[in-house]
Parts: sequence; C-alpha cells; structure tokens
Amino acid sequence: MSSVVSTDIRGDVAVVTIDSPPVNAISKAVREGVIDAFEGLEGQDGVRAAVLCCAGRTFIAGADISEFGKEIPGPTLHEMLETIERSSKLSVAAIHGTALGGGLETAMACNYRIALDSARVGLPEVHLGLLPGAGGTQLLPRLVGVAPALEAMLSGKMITAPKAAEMGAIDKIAQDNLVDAAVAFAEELLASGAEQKYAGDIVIDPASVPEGYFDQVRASIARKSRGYFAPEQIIKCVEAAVNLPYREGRDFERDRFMECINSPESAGQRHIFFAERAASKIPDLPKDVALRDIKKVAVIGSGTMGGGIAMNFASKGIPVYMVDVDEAAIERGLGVVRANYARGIKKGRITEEQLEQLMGLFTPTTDYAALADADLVIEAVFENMALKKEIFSRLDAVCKPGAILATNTSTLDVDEIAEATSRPEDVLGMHFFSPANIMKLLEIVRAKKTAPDALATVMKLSKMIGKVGVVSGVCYGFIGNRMLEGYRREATLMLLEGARVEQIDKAMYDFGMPMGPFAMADLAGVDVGVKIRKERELAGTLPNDPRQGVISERIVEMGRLGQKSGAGYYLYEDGARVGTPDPAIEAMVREEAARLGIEQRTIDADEIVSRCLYPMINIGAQILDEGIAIRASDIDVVWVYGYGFPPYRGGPMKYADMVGVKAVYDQICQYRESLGNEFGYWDPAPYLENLAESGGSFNDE
Ligand code: HSC
Ligand code: NAD
Repeated sequence: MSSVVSTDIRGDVAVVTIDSPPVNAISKAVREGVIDAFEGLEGQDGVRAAVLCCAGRTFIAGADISEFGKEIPGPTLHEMLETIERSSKLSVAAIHGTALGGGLETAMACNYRIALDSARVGLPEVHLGLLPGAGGTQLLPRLVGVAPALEAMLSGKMITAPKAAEMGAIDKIAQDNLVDAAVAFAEELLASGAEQKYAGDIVIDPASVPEGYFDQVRASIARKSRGYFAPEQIIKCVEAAVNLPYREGRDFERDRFMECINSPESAGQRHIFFAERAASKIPDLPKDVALRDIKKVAVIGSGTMGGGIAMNFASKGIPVYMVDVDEAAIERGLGVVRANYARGIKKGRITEEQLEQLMGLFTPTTDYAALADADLVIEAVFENMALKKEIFSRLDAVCKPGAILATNTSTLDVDEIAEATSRPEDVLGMHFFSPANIMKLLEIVRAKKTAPDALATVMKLSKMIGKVGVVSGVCYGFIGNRMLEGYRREATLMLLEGARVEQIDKAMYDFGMPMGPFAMADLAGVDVGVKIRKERELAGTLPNDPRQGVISERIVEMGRLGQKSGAGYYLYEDGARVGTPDPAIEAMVREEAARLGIEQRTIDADEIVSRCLYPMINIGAQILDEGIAIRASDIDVVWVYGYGFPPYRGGPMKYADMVGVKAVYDQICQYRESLGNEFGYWDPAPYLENLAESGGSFNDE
C-alpha cells in the first residue's frame, strides 16, 4: 500500500490519485506508488480504464527537484511512465492547477488528457538548467508541432489549458468536478471504442520543418541564452524528435538530460530555485503571525523610484496616493507611469480602457492629512536623512495606528529613521531596485524595533506584487549595495593599475554579468556614484584612499555624466545605448595613475574576475558574520534578482562554493600579500576563514 497513491474503482474505471503535498512532485514514493497502482490494475479484468489525477492544489508540478544532484533513489521516472504506457487500461490524465515538467510528461504518457479550464501546463525545465528529460522533447512536438513546442520549452512559459487544447496537447476541457468529468470522459471513450493512442506513435514529417529552421532559432535566442547550457540541448533534442524514431529520440533525450543535470549551470539554477523559496522563511517569525490588511498604499515622492514603486500596487488593483512637493511634480511622475503602462498597449498586454482603469487607481495629493486611511506608506524622496526624518514625523502625526511606514532608502540608517516616529515597530525598509516596476528584488530592511507582523505582512505583500523579498538587517547599503562597493572598488583599482575600461567590462560580461561595472556606472549616472561617495567621505565612513573616486570625479568634471549626457566612461554618440571606448578616458586614467605613482602592468581576464568577485564574496561573508543576511543563499537571491548576476552561476556565494571556499580564501590571502592591504580591503572575514579551515561551503546542498 502506497502512502501517497491510492486507487478507487468506479465501475469499470479506476481512479488513481496521487496525494503528495505540497505540489505532488514525482518523488520516489510517488514513482513507486504509481507503478504499483498501474501494475495492480493488470489483474483486474473488470477495470478497463484508469484516470490519473492528483489531490491538493495541483496536478504533478514536475520531477522532485530535491532528488537531483545525487543518486536518484528507487524506480526511475522513465520506468513509471513506461508502466503507464504499457498498461492494458485506457489511461486518462486529469489535470488541475499546473502540470509542469515531469507532470506534463506523465500526462503525455497517458492515452488522453482532460483539464480544468483554469489549469495550466508547461515544460519549465529550462529555468532549472534542464530539459524535459522524460519524453517531453519528443512528445510535445509530436502533439502540437515543432515550432510551438520548441518555443514552449525554450521559454519555459506556462500555457493555459484552453490554449493547450487548441494546440493539441489537451483533448477535453472541464469546467468543474474534474474527477467526475474525467471518469465520464473515460466511459465515453470506452463506449466509442476509442483506441489507446500514444503520442509517441505520431511521426513528424521532416519536410514539414523549413530548411535552416533550427539555426534560425539558435540565432534568435543567442543573446538571451548566453552562458546557459540547456537551451542548445533542447534544440538538439527537438531536432532528434524530427529525425529519429520515438524510442531513439527518447534515448538521445535521456543522454542530453544527464549532461544537463551534471552541468554546473543547472546546479546554479537549481540552487536559485530553492534559494528563492528559502528567502521567504524567517526563522524567528512565528508561522501563525496575523498579517495586517493592505488595501490602500501611499507613495511619497513621485520621482524615478516612486512612480515605479506605485505601479507595482496599481497593477494588482490596489489604490495608491501619490504625494510630492507640488502638483507639477506629481503630474510629471504620473506622466512617466502612464507612459510606462502605455508601452504595454503597444505590446498588446493591456487595452486603452485598462490603462485608464489603472490610472484611475492613483490619487495625487500634496496634503499629508489625506493619508490617514493608507495601510502602507512608502517614502521615496531624495536620499537625505533630515528630509526623511521630517517626513516620517509628519507621517507619524497623520497615519492611522497600525499603518506600515516604509522607506526606500538605499543607504541611510533605518533605525534612525524609525526613531523619528513614536511607533518604530511599524517602520521598516522596502528597498526596491530600479526600474522598480520591473526588477524582481525587494530588500526588506528589518530595523531593530520592526514588529514581526509588519515584517511578515511586507514579506507576503512582496510575493503578491511579483517580487522576491529578501530580509536584510540595517547596515550601510544593506546586502546588495554594500557588496557592490567591493566590486566597484577593485574595478577602479585595476583601471589605475593598467587595465582598460572596456577590458574590465568585457571580462565581467563574459563571466555572465549583463554589463561590466563601467557600463553600469554610465547607465546609473557617474554623478550619482560620485555624490554618494562624497557623502560617505564627509561622514568619514570610507578609508582615506586617494585612488578611490579619483577617476569618476575627473569624468564628472569633464561634464560626462554617463549615458544621459552622451558620454561617461564611454562615448554614446547619437543616442547610442552601447558605448564606444574613448581614448580621452584612457589617457586621463594613465595620467592619474602616473600622478599617484601606480605601476602599470598587464592584467588578464581571470584576475579581473577574481578581483571583482572575491571582495564581494568576502563582504558577503562579513554580512553573514554580522547577521545582516539570514543565510548565504539570500545573498545569492539579492544578486541574481537585483543586479543580474547570472543564475547559472548560482549567485556570488554559490559561485564561491563552486570554485571552492578554500581556493577563494587562499586567493584573497594572496592578494593581501601581492596588492598590499593598507586599507584592510583584503582582510578575510572570519566567516570565510572558518569555512575555509573547516572545508565547508556557504550553502550545504
Ligand atoms: C522535471 O520535471 C524534470 C523532468 O522533465 C525529467 C526528469 C527525468 C529524470 C530521469 C533522469 C534519467 N520538486 O513555488 P512554491 C516545492 S524538473 C520539489 O512556493 P507556488 C517548493 O520548493 C521540474 N519541490 O509554490 C516549495 O517547498 P517549501 C519541473 C518542489 O504555489 C513548495 O513546493 N517543474 C517542486 O508559488 C511550494 O512551492 C518545475 O520546474 C518540485 N518540482 O508555485 C516546477 N516544485 O514549501 C517548479 C515546487 O518547502 N515549481 N516544490 O519551500 C513551480 O514552478 C512552483 O512551485 C509551482 C507552485 C508553480 C508548482
Ligand atoms: P528622484 O530625485 O527621482 O525623486 C525624488 C522625488 O521626491 C522627487 O519627485 C521630489 O520632488 C520628491 N520630494 C522631495 N522632497 C519631498 C517631500 N518633502 N515630500 C514629497 N516629495 C518630495 O529620486 P529617486 O531616484 O526616485 O530616489 C528616491 C529614493 O529612492 C532615495 O532614497 C534613493 O536613495 C532611493 N533609491 C533610488 C534608486 C535609484 O536607482 N534611483 C534605487 C533604490 C533606491
């Protein structure tokens, strides 16, 4: 008797139900249970059909990812599917929720598929650095055609059941009572003498695929799939589906799947999958904490960040007050919001009417008294402590008890801001990333006195607005920007030591970053970085290193503020978005290096990568030492979703695990010797040192 699979006989139809919460992933117990159930039906002559369905919130969400990366126990998924395929009973998969990956493959191994109208199906393996390895690459093209199948597998996107039915992957749609409908469907099929049809029997005519089609697909995804291993393997498998008989194609697919699962790229992506989910768990927060109701939001400051932040809520139907110093400023802000939404019209995502409905959710006001009924206020005014404190004390006076008061500060002390109110327990940081309507990361800054329910409410809210929330303690720059300082520091020092702007950027781009540190500075505004640095210098929170800041300050003095002014570290002629290297900058850098007496040498790509990344890893370890991040994998999530760190490298801390923590530590110690350590840049964090000594890793998976 299986603990997770049960069989119920209804006349001549057996209903085989998988009940393995939370998502009925195909674990060892599920594989054993399904095999036993289908084998058990063989002796039962009265049973002529089997409905395979799931209890709980969803049909099978895929193979059990937690089994990957080690020896997979028990019978394989292939054995389970072959048992279903061999069955003498006509099989019907009954799909609700999401049939994903191995879940859809299981459904395709059945003779027929029925799905609830609300269900969705998909092959999202590519997001885990994998391919559909249990027949998916061979069966979906046979059912729906080569191009739609390849597009589904390369994008990993879910498809609604009605659309999947239209495409040919689902045979029937049910409105409700799925299991009853599935039994009735099975009866109907039996009564009509329907055959036990197998998707694998369909033959794809190679002539139906236009010449050069696969190479066109390769070219079209080249930029997006840069650095990833799985997409090319998926394409190869679909080529095999066209050119090989089903069984041979499936063997080919299995071999490619094994290559994917053993690839470092998949290890990195699987790490991020679990890291993202772990980030939502806060150990000292009681599970049953009652959440606060968030029905109305206010955003103070309708500039670059405020507008984007507000869009997140309006997009979910939540009304938003937009506050700024005067009406003109709000109008400007709302103009940008409207323009952003309007882009959705061009892309066919929303209609004119929906745009107006969305804009109707915004209430502009300069009167703080109007915020009395807001449940959450997010402040996004200039980065200035005095101004933020003044605003928080005004909010304290007008907001209702229990309203959550959040700041979007990038660097300021959230504890100090909280103390400007009489209710510091309601105050926390909600650090969005630019553009705030798009970037998935939300750093949630937990101040000393933040109440557990305020924190839990914002964690939940982050998921609702489509963000990945990561909790950070209070420190300069929180998790992400604090680490970014180490990255930028070494990039600048290497420039002065002889590397070129474009050489450093290329090394980091080739590593997998969306752009190098100097292209990033040009995008964000070189003046923005200089301003932040100057404030840090005034506050005495930076080491007095004459090499730091010198290049960016000279660039700003040259009137080059980055992309927005047509020149920064690079030249952007005629509004170009990709810069060209400028000999004037190279000359200026050499001049400054000579003035500072810095010896010039050749620096290779390996050194560039390790000097940019290892300080980040070291600072990440300090952040763990100080308890600013709850766990190493939270840091990885911050970097993947906030800064575009390549998911296939798993984030900086996972990358350190992959290189070997000891090797990273040794290199840091070696840089301490070879580069000098006057400013303590290369002091290894105790956390890193301990791990290196004990042979441990940041993430134990
Ligand atoms: C696959 O299927 C490979 C196959 O093609 C071939 C295999 C062949 C092998 C043969 C070799 C020769 N496994 O996301 P949530 C957990 S690859 C294990 O918060 P939601 C999740 O960790 C798989 N666990 O819920 C979390 O646990 P926690 C392809 C899984 O409602 C809990 O479930 N499938 C799991 O927001 C709730 O998850 C996918 O990639 C899994 N497959 O979203 C689908 N899936 O509570 C991945 C979930 O302990 N899953 N968990 O933190 C999802 O996209 C989402 O979870 C859902 C639900 C949309 C299903
Ligand atoms: P911004 O200059 O674009 O916008 C600030 C807005 O605040 C302006 O519209 C201004 O008129 C308004 N404002 C000023 N004083 C006000 C007051 N007393 N009451 C109401 N409104 C007032 O600035 P931004 O880039 O949107 O940054 C806002 C905050 O977000 C800062 O704390 C910044 O550190 C943080 N942040 C910025 C970024 C980014 O990339 N720009 C990223 C994360 C966080």
